[in-house]
Amino acid sequence: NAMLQWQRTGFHFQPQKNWMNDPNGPVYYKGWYHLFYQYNPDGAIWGNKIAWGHAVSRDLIHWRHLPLAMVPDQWYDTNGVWTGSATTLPDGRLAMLYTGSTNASVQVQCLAVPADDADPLLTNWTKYEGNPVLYPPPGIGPKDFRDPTTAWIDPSDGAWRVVIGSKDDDGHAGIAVVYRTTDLVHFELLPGLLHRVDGTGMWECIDFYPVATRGRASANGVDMSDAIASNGAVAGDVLHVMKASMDDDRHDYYALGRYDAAANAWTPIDAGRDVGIGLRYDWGKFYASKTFYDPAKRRRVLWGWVGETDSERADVSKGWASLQGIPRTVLLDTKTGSNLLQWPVEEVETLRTNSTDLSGITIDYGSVFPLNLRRATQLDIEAEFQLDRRAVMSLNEADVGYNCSTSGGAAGRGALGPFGLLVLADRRLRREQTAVYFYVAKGLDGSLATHFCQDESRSSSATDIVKRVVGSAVPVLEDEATLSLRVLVDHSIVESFAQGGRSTATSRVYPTEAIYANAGVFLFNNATAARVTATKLVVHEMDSSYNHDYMAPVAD
Ligand code: DQQ
Repeated sequence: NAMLQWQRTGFHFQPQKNWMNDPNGPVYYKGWYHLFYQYNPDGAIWGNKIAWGHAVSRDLIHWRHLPLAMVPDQWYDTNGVWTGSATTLPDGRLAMLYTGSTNASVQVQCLAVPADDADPLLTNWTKYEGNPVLYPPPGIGPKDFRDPTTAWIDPSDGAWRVVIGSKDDDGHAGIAVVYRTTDLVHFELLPGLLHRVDGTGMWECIDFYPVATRGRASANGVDMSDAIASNGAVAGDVLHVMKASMDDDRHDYYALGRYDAAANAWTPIDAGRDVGIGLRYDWGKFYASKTFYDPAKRRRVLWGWVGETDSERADVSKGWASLQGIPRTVLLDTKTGSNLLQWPVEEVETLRTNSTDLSGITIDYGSVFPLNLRRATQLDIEAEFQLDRRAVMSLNEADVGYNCSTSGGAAGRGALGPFGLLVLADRRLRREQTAVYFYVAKGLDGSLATHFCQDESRSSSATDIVKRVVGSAVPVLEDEATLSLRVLVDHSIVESFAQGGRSTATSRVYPTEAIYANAGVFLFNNATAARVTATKLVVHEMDSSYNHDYMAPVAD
C-alpha cells in the first residue's frame, strides 16, 4: 500500500520492519555511536519475545543496522530481553545491565558484556553465566522491578551505584531504589529510597544524571561519576535530573533536584514540580527515554521512543511500528534555572539541502499565508515570531485560563493567538494540517503567559487515529523579544521545540492527502487582535539519512 509506505521516515531512526519500543544502552564506543532497542523480530506489535535490536552510527544520524544483539534464549529472559543501560568501565570496556522477564514472568536484572572488546561494532554479546544478578527484593512485586540505569562510581567508596524503578502499592507510589556493587555481579540494596512520589504508580525506565548550573561547564554535558567528590559530597555547581516513565499515563516526567549521595536521597528543588506531577520532556508522544554521556562531544544526549498513534491493524498492514525521536542534547536552562533545554543534535543540520529564507513576513489577524516550497515532506524549520506590541499593550486581559489540551486548538480564536505554522497541510484545501503554534494570554496585571501547543485534530482524515491538542505553558523572559520554534517534519512525525527547547511536542500524523507534492506549509495567525511578524523564517529541505552507503541488510 503506497500510502502506508509514505509514512516511513527519511531521517528518523527506524528498523526496516517490525515493532520497536524503548531505546536501550545508548553509548559511544571506539568511534561509533551504538543504539540498541526493544524489538519484536516476529511482527509489528509488542510481544513476549522482545529482543535487542542494534544499529551503529558515526554521527547519530546515518545508521547501519546490525544483527540482533541479544535474544530471549535463557530461562531468566525467555519472556523478553527488556530495557537496560550501558556502563563504561574505568578501563574503557563496556557492561550492559538489563531486565530479563523469566520463565515465570519475574523481573530480574542481568549482565551482558561484549564478546569481543576489540570489535568497535560490538556485534556479539555474551550473557554472564551467573545470571540473573539481581532478584526483586522483599516488599517489591515480582513484576514491578525493572530497567536498571547506567551505573556510576561513588568516589566515597569506589563502588558502583545503580538505580532501578518500582512501585509501592501503599499510596500507589512510584519509587527509585539504589543498589551498590563492586563488580556488577553482587548487589547490595542501599537503605531508604532515592525518591518516592505518592500517586504516580510504577516508574519505568528511570534516568538519573547531573546538569551543570553555572559557567562554561553549563554548555556541556556532565558525566555522572564526575559530579560527586571523593568525600561523597555532590559537586557544587550541578543539579541532578530524575526522570521516570509513568506506566499509568505513558509520559516521561522529569524534575530538577539535589542529590545527597551520602544519604542516598534526592530532593526536588521545587516540591510542586516533583517527578510525575510537573515537567515533561515532551508534551506529545515520547516515552521510555534514556540519556547517555557522549565523551566525543562532551554532551548529554537523549533518546526517546515515539510510538504510533494509529491502530494496531494499520501497523500490522504496514509491517512496522514506532520511531525514535531525533537524539537531543540536554542542558540545564541557566536563564530560567527551572527547566531543561532540549535541542536536536547538531549533526541533524548536515542533512539540510535547499534552504528558503522567508524572514520578515507579517500576517494579519485571521489570515493564512502559503509558503512557496518545492517539497515539504522532510523539513527543518526555524522560526521566530513577534506579536504586534501595540496591540498587546492596548489589551486589558485575555484568556487567562488558557490550556492547550482543553482549548479549541488551532481553530479556537483568542485575542493574542493562536499563531504559528501549519505543516503537512494539503496545499489546495488545507483539509489536513498539523498546527504548531503559540497562544499568548494576558493577565489584568499586564503579565503575559505564553503557551506552546501542537494540534493533531486535523492531521489526517483517517479515523482510526488518536488525535489530540498537546502542549503546555512555556517560560518567556522579559528580555526575550521573540517566540521561537524549531520544527522537524518527516513524513509521519512532527517534532517541535519551542523557545530554544524549553518545551517540546512530538506528534505522529498520518495524512492521506497532504502527501508527496501536495504537502505544504502555511503561516497562520488566528488571533483576533494582533498582527504577527515572522522575524525569522528559514525552511530547510532535508536529505534522507538512509542511503546506500550506510544501509546493510538486517539479519534477524
Ligand atoms: N518497555 C520494556 C520494559 C519497560 C517498558 C519492555 C517501557 O523494560 O519498563 O519492552 O516501555
